[in-house]
Amino acid sequence: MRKVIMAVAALALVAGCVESPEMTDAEWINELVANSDHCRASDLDGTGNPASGCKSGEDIPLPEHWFRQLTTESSPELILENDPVAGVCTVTVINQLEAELIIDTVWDGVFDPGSKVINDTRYVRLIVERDENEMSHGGWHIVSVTPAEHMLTYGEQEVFISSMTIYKEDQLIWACTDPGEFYRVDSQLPRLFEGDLVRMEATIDHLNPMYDPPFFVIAHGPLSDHSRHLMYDNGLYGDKTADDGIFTYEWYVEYTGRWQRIAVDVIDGDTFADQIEENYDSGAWGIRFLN
Ligand SMILES: [Ca+2]
Ligand SMILES: [Ca+2]
Ligand SMILES: [Ca+2]
Repeated sequence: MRKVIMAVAALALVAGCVESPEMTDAEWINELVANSDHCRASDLDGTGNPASGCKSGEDIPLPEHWFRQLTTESSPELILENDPVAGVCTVTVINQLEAELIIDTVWDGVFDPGSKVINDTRYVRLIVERDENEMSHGGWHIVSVTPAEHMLTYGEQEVFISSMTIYKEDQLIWACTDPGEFYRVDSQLPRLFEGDLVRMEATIDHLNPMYDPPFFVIAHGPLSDHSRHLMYDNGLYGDKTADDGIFTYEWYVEYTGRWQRIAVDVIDGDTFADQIEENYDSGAWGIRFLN
């Protein structure tokens, strides 16, 4: 009997939690990830100011109203890439999102929207490590994260973010050209405080541009007035050079107490051309910020 008690106590020590000595490392990691703000699937929420209709000569105006409405979100699927026994593990977290794009393309002052089905997959990768001295989550904690990347689950995606850069008072504070890149959560995430003058820039790849404009670029996060804003490549509103392919949104940070995520989102021009056709096409990157 004494042997059994000692064995249980030893197990509890290894697991780092006396209440649940039976939990495996994989289960602890699952619990850690499920409760982490780094994995929240809220990057593309929000409504915004629809901004101006369109520039002269453009085929596609912005919709009068548009927003995304989440229908269902799967529980995250976790892929552990190396054996947690080593005390360090790379984790891919995959969320399937079903949503609708609510869109009203008729500028008549009446909200009479159609909807387009959204099937998105959201990928984020984490490096987790186990610290024998920590009690919570079996000692596991998140060391590094990648940005979350949204991809279409079905259908042909033609629009992709190719870079995302954040400046504070003209100083570069965060940059990404590959959504597979890891950032240490203690030192390499953007830090944004209310009142900071921040400029976010993004570049886009479109595989098959058909319209003018070929796509719309949208900032999400602790923006001003609304949590979603159009980004511009017109040399105005903080954009350094017109028509150089770098889209910009510059603002004084607000609302940092809400979802602490900042994202860039591109929507194909033809998705905004009507409110009926099932042709939702969009890509996005989002990252947690600290303050
Ligand atoms: Ca309308
Ligand atoms: Ca520009
Ligand atoms: Ca498309």
